Parts: sequence; structure tokens; C-alpha cells
Amino acid sequence: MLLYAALLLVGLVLGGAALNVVSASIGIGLLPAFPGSDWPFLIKNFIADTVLWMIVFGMAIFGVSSLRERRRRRRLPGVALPSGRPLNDVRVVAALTAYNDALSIGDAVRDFKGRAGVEAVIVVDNNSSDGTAVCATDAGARVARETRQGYGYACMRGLREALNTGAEVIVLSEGDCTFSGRDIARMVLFLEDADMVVGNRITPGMVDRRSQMDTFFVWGNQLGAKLLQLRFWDWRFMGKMRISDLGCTFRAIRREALAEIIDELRVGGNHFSPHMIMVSLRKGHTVVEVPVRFQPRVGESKGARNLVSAFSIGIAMFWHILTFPLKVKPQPVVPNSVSAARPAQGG
Ligand SMILES: Nc1nc2c(ncn2[C@@H]2O[C@H](COP(=O)(O)OP(=O)(O)OP(=O)(O)O)[C@@H](O)[C@H]2O)c(=O)[nH]1
Ligand SMILES: [Mg+2]
Repeated sequence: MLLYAALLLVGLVLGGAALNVVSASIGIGLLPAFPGSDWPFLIKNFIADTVLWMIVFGMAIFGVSSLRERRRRRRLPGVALPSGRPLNDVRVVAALTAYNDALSIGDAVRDFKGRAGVEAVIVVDNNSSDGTAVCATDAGARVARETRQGYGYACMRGLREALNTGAEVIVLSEGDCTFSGRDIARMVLFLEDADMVVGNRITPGMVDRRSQMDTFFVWGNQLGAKLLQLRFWDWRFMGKMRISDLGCTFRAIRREALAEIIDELRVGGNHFSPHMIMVSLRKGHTVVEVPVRFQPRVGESKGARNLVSAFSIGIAMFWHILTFPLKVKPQPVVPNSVSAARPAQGG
């Protein structure tokens, strides 16, 4: 059925293209004009025809894929959605990244630590020289030092440290007071149906107008997010995840989901956020986005601090999305480790 539809479409498009070639050939004088036709008319005709065929082609693809999906759906067994996995009295551990964030880290730790369910806050100090670690400890956080410089390295370290605590939910955020610990509750609610919940900083009414999210950032993040949806395409939902903010650090993940992906996280630079989302989607996780509050930063920015750095981070993110492998390369098998891992055979 699909094959016949595709053949019909190809036939239509080729037929249309042939007609257009004839029109254009008449237009440039290669073929004799039909009586009464003139050059501008034929050019307009050519453009109109091309646009029309593109629309027809798009609608036909949409129609065929919808019909196909409807047929497939009828054959599916009754229950589609798994029942939610409740998270009662959940233990949350939050990891906050920090690089010379002495001005903000104390308040950020107190904010996150005071929230229901938050058992501990871990601050990842990424080679700070301004007393960030002391401020974090004074505010009640445990400090982990990450010596490899980079936002992604700090995130990975925080996630691993938090996972090792045994908490059911791991939250990742920044120590610059841009995010509010209040949003953890919202995220945990959605984690009953999802493996990971990512913040969305582009919801009108929830974003301070003096924050980093100006028109350039909002549009750029949306554009990148749609590219990610295209890369992880799904006909029904236009992507395996509905995402509209590509670079939000703030997220919560169930421990079993994090345990599945932690060894596949690789990116040490500023494009870590979409990287983690893609690794999770590649694993088949359910990832959802929820609106979060977003405030102006306290202290000096180290990431997207001006248009040039924002642009270069954006390019790195886009390139990473385009080149991200959708399948994990099989690890080379080391013979000794295989035999060591096998249970001893009897006899
Ligand atoms: N850029 C950067 N950030 C780091 C690094 N190590 C840790 N971080 C932390 O990662 C977070 C992101 O950096 P920010 O300076 O907030 O950059 P941003 O979030 O793009 O922009 P603003 O919040 O508006 O400044 C902050 O909490 C940093 O302290 C690093 O090597 N580079
Ligand atoms: Mg920040």
C-alpha cells in the first residue's frame, strides 16, 4: 500500500516537474511558445507550479503516514501507557555547578537545601579561586572538586556524585541563583511518568526580563530544540520529545535512568545539556519539559556571557545535534575480561 502511494507520489512529482521543464523551456525560448503565452506569465507559472507541487507532496506524505499509523494503531493491544511509577517520600539530591560563584553559591545552596525531599546538596567546584568552596560548605553543602575545567565536566561530576548517594531523584542545576529550588516539586511530579524532566526557560510570565533569556536566546534555543526534535523524529509527536529550550541546565532524573546513561555521557564543554538529553533519548527514555522560573544571574557570567560566546556555544550545540550517533558503537571485547566475567562452568 505504502509502496503504491509512494510510486504514485513520485509519478505526480515527476509529471509536475516535466510540465515545469516544458514551461521553463518555452520561457527561455528553447521550445516554441503556445499561442497567447508570454515570458513573465510562464515564469510565474513555473514558480506557482513548484510551490503547489511542494504543498501537494507535503500533504500527501502527511496523509499517507497518518493513514498508515491509523491502520497500525488498530492492530495494537488495548493498554498503551504504562501506569505511572509513584515517587512517594522521595529522596532528592541536588548537584549545583560552580566556577568562581562565591557571590551566589551560598544563597543557591540554602534555596535548594530548604526544599521538601532534598536530602543533600552537592556543589561541584570547578577550580574556583574565589572562595566558592568555603561559601558552599558554610551554607551546608558537600563540596566535590572537579579539576577538569568545563561546564560539562562539572555537570558529569555532580551527576555521578549524586548518583552515588543512593537518592531516588537526582537534580542538576547551577549555583548562580538563576534557577529556583521551588521548581523541584514540579519536576518530581512529572517524574512519575518520565525518566527525566528538563526545565524550560522560555515560558512567558515565568522568566525575569533582566535574565539571560532575551529574544536572541529564546529564539536560538527554540531553533536548536526543533533541530533536536528533527534528529529524533517521530511522526505523531514531531519528535521523540517535545522540546523548546535546548540549553537549560536545570533537570531532574530518576536514579535508574541516570545509572543507565552515566557512562555514556562524554561532553565536557558548554554543549553538555543537549548532549545529556540525546543520550537519554537514545536509551529510549521518556524525557519531558516543564516550565521553570528563570532569574538574572548573581555574579559574573562564565558561559554565554556575550553574543560572541553565545553564538559559539550555539554552533557547538547545533553541530553536536547534527553529528550525534543515534546508535552506541559496540565496545571492543577484551578476551580476558569476557572469560573472567563468565560464571565458572561445572565439571
Ligand atoms: N562556563 C563555565 N561554567 C562553569 C564551568 N565550570 C562550572 N561552571 C558552572 O556552570 C554554570 C554555567 O555557567 P554560567 O556562567 O552560569 O553561564 P550561563 O548559564 O550560560 O549564563 P548566565 O547564567 O547568564 O551567566 C555556572 O553555575 C558555572 O559556575 C566552566 O568551566 N565554564
Ligand atoms: Mg547560568
